[in-house]
Amino acid sequence: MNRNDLAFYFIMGTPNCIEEPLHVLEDALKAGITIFQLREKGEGALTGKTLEQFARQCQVLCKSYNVPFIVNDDVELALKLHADGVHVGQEDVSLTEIRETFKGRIVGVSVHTFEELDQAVRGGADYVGIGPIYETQSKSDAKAPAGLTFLQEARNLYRDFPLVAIGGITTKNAYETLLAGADGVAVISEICQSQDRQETVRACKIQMCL
Ligand code: 3NM
Repeated sequence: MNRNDLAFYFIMGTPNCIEEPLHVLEDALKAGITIFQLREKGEGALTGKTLEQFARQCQVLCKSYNVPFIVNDDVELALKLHADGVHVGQEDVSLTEIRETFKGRIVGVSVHTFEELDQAVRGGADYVGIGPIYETQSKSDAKAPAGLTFLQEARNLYRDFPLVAIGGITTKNAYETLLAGADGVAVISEICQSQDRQETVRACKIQMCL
């Protein structure tokens, strides 16, 4: 994958949005996100055909802005849509299997410990998400915030492996995660809950010198 694509990673599902989700995504794309992950989770999450239809609409939008389209967890949906990649957690299907299935496409893994990080790197992940850095309201089973320490240690151990900071990232703290060693930031609520999404994305990008 192109590592620079990780610079500004927007993650969204319909339950995260306070306005029409496709408008939310298009605003984020217009303002310059570099990769998008559809993460349809939580109360009221779409399923089945409705989810597939929504996912296709997101994919079309991403394509029109030349931004990679990643599907969270739902390996079958990612395959059916020929998504650019898939992002999985620790509870999902085995990484070896996923790596084989998604040859030549992007595979991301969420990690929270050194052991998980090591397994993801050895298992052929293209990048890992490290979090939660700060307090987050967007993941019901989120671990305790780790601050920047785990990220910094991960960077020291893996000098050249793509790392994305996630969890409670805002326009105010995005830059410090880059200083701590992240290749980019992954953001849900700062954009989804914003009253001016394009401005929020631009402010984040300016802070990160993108
Ligand atoms: N994964 P927000 S934290 C999806 O720690 C997700 O692996 C996390 O949302 C992890 O930007 C998180 O609103 C939620 O804090 C990020």
